[in-house]
Amino acid sequence: MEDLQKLESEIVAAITACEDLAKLEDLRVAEIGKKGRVSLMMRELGKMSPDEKKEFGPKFNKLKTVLVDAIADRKAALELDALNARLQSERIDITLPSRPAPEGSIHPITQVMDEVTEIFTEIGFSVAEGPEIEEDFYNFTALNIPEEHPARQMHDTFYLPEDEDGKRKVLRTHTSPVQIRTMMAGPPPYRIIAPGRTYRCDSDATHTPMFHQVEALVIDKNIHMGHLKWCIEEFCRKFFELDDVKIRFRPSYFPFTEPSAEVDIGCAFKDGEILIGEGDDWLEIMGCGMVNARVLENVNLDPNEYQGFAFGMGLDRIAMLKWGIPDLRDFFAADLRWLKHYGFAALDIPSLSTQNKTTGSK
Ligand code: 2NL
Repeated sequence: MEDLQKLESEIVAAITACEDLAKLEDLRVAEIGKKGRVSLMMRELGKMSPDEKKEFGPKFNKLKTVLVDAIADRKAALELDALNARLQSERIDITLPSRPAPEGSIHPITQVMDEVTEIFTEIGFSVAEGPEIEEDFYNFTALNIPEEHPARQMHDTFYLPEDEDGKRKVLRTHTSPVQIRTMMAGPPPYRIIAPGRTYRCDSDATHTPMFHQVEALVIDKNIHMGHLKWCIEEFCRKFFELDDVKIRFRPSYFPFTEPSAEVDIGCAFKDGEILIGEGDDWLEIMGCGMVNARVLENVNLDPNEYQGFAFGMGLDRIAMLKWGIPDLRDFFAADLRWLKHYGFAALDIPSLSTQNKTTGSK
């Protein structure tokens, strides 16, 4: 009997000393598993006399219960240790962003193009596109820009070398040729905008040889300047996010429109900054007018039947205005710090007309 007591202490000590779950399982199998030491000893009970059975039966049962409990306790303790160790080593900082921070950003020009497109498509315009390498006819002649017009001269236009037919193509100096092509391709009415890259041989603080423009064209029966005025006002309200926007139409001249006007927006020049929508100063934002009858004739439309308006603006310029970007040349410097500062999050929704108003990533 003393042996049984001793055996219990021995095995319990071994269980308590056990440092890992695999070894504890080995110990369990070796002692109380089907063929374990204690189990085999209990089998010996069968050979005993009834008196011996009466004496040893409960003792063996008690031994087995003690061992089962000791193993269960030790197992729970080891599992808890293992869990704590894992919690320590796999500790996570739940205040970190859920995904790696995005590295790329949407260029302000792309953002402004998306916003302008959204505003005009919402009021019924379609987007038209055309080639950046353009024929003289579409870029100039059809637009009533005569041979001797200053805009045609070498210092303004990038001319390509003569092709096989002796013709010199140009890098389009505005996106108007897209509208000429649209009008020549099918019948009116037209309600289109043409955003895209344009080129002029000019480079200083306010001009880059490549820049961006959006032009709009509406041609139908009975279109008048009132339509033009509403369209531009509506665009300015949406784009600059102002309910009440001050607009001024100043008489001007373009060969492709008659009458022509330049559009100024009310603003304040304050501490070297431009505030749109307040103050008594004016800033030019676009040119516009009623499409010149000669342009309509050039695309085989009868000016007595069809009339319309057109306007054009520099996207680079309105991007600078909207977000207070000081230097035009930085737009194309590919400076990652600048892009990070002025760029927009890729998943921003460009719409100004929905609840998800666009905000910069700044
Ligand atoms: C400006 C001025 C303007 C147009 C562009 C246009 C196009 C066709 C016919 C007539 Cl097909 N006009 N475009 C009209 C007026 C002004 O742009 O200052 N842009 C930056």
